[in-house]
Amino acid sequence: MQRGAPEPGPQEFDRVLSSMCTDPHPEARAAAERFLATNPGDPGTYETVAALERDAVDLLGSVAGLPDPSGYVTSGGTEANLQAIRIARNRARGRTDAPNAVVPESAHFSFTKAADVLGVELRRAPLSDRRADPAAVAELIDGDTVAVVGVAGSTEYGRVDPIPRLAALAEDAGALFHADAAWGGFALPFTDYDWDFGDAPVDTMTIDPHKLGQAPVPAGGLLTRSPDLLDELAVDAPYLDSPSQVSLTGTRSGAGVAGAVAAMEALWPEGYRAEYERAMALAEWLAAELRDRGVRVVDPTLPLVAADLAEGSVDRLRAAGWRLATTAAGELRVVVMPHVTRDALSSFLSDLDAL
Ligand code: 0PR
Repeated sequence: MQRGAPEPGPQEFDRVLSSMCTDPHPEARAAAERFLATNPGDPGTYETVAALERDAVDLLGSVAGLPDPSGYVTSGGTEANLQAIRIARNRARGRTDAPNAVVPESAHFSFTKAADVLGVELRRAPLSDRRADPAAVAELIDGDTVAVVGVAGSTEYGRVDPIPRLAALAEDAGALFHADAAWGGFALPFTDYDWDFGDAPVDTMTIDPHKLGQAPVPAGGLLTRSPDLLDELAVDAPYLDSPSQVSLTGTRSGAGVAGAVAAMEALWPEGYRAEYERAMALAEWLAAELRDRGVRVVDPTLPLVAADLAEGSVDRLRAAGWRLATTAAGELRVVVMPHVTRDALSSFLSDLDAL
């Protein structure tokens, strides 16, 4: 086993098993470079990239089953999640001065930031078998609930919450329903899960091109079912040609927008389907290989494998140059992103065997 292996180059993904980012599609890379100095936050000046952003939203709508989508390209899932909760809070003005949002325990920590920034109470519902439990969510909903969140592809285990049941609970409570498909969104269209705008009354969704969408960073996505939801975010922008701005950040990355469009145009749907099938097969193969070694594995339901390695293994594999992440429970977490190959995983397993 190598010791003190050199740091991988900034664009090298050979030993990166921890990340939800990946090597961008070559066309996305080229498109990003062409738009490095543009700002979609100023559509009056940068018309071309503003038009591209409308294309990006339309493409995201196609992926997420929303024929006439509203939304914008965010800096990432964190901004999209925050903005969704902000829509929910603003929409409920006059109805409550103590708003709360009900999320499953598995919700990404970006909701903690959102709640803190927005002055919204975050209520975390316990899970059942690593997914949101509708009964537990229902118990936390009350007259001050402005949002209910479901995760479609959880950060730690790649689990998909029962989206239609959670959306129905939100609807009954007059709360907004937000689906966080930041990571899962570009894999789920090729599964049997009910997760998108066509499957349930989803109001808002996070779906990030810079994760499984194979776009360069930064390119997150916020989609809203209707324009009036997005309008909840509008503030007057007196210096700009456009009357108002909905994004949280002002100056934004034109490279992110152009890269997202190029990636989606190149890959939706067949390229993403092929990648999902490759990655899912690889995740199942890795799970089986680990089980053969007597390791307890959490069954992958999307291309993400969590496994209980022996104490100290993760640290030793990191010392051999592997970039690894762990779950809160301490399991190894391998995200089978497009850059993760069978060769890389075989070599990872050899290093594991050598411990
Ligand atoms: N929602 C979900 C379900 C996520 O998994 C993440 C990020 C977010 C929202 C937030 O998205 P942004 O990071 O784009 O704001 N989940 C990854 C994680 O926390 C983020 C990540 C990405 C971490 C790449 C490491 C890395 O190399 O694991």
